[in-house]
Amino acid sequence: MTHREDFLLKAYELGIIKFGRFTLKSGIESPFYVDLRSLASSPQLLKTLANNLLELVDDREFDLICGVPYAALPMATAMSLTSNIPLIIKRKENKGYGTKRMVEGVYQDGQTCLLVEDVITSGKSLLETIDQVEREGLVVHDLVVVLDREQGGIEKLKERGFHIKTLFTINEVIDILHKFHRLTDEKVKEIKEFLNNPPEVIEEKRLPLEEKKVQHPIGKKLVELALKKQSNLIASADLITADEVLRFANEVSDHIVALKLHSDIIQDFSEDLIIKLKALAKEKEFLLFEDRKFGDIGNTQELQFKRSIYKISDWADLVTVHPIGGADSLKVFENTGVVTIVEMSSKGALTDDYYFSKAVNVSENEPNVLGCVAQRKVGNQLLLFTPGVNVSALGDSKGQQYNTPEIVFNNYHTDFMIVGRGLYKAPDFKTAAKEYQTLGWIAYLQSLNN
Ligand code: S5P
Repeated sequence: MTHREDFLLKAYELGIIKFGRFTLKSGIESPFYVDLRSLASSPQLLKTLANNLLELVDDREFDLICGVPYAALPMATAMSLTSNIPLIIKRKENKGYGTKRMVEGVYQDGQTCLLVEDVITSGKSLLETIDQVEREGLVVHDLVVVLDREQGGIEKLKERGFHIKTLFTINEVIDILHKFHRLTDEKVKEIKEFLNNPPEVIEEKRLPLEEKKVQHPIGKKLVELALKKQSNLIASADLITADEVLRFANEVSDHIVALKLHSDIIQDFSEDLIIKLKALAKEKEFLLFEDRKFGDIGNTQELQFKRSIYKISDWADLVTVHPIGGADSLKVFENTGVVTIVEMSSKGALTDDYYFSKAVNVSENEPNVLGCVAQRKVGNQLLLFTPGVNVSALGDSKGQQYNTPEIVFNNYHTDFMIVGRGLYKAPDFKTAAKEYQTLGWIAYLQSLNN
């Protein structure tokens, strides 16, 4: 018996793989179920496993080892103890409260990190994990995984340029258990059939704009404009004089579906500016979007919306609102379309998974909310707006984090991208707007086929 076989049989005794009928997270029925958490119950096996995993990457260099809870956490800890490479911990999703960071421990921007995972299936969740770890400023090149369920995950990660090693494939596990009479011929046949023709996971597909379930008239209008102008670009005119805002609006007007303002940063804001913007918006067909980010009780928000010197209710087609005040606080915006901020783009934002899921829920149930601002998928009931888009920068010194149009449309299934400095810091507003329009629309069309 080889060392590998010996290890696997002992792990099998601990219950890492069970046979029967199991419904997986994806809804698929599987004839086996893998759960490597029990490996931690045998310190000897865990040590052997840690050594085996380290051997897979002994030609590689990295500053940190990152364990992904729960199963890989003791493994990564054991690897860290053996190798003296410091450990960091990736938080589990849906955790919610308390910390601002997705990765816990001591680390610095730019450090390289080996990611340890228990099982890889399609690779999708591993890619999401990598994305979250990299958002904390870490660099991932290397991954080790204990078990490959052989459903395309390895290929997907290799294609993206990752150096990924696995200890066992599921076929190998089945073969070893068969060889040592832990599985009958019949059971092996059934499992192999399942492995050779894995049932397809039906994911909620990204719907094209025209099929989104938008009821709000302003939402419908926005979709209509997007299709007509072939643009999903919202320009953020974060400029501080009325002249600059007007010049910018004029130049980008052919290429956008909405112009987003922060009225309170315009030093000489006046009714005259609004009259001119409204006329331009009508002529060039775009909406006016006030990024006020209301965040108070309903009564105060109503006063801010209707009675402030900006008279937002008189002209804004859309406004942003933090749903932090609860569902009723969102009811005061009358016919203006509400876009809730359910997640922010800046580093360390407090809009964690717990907040996000509650905020989406409130948004979905409020008829005057037509969409939300976030950096991830929200489903087909809401229009998704994603800021933090820039093709020539990764972020700024004040916490902003940027993605490319490809990422936001393909990975987050966003419907509209919001671009500020990518446009108004460009030497030529019109050319930049045209470029972003093209990039955004191509990325959107591509995302429909993915
Ligand atoms: O999470 C958010 C939400 C918003 S609305 N992150 C953001 O950056 N925004 C806004 O989008 C922000 O207030 C700014 O007006 C714009 C992004 O500007 P940029 O210059 O970083 O592209």
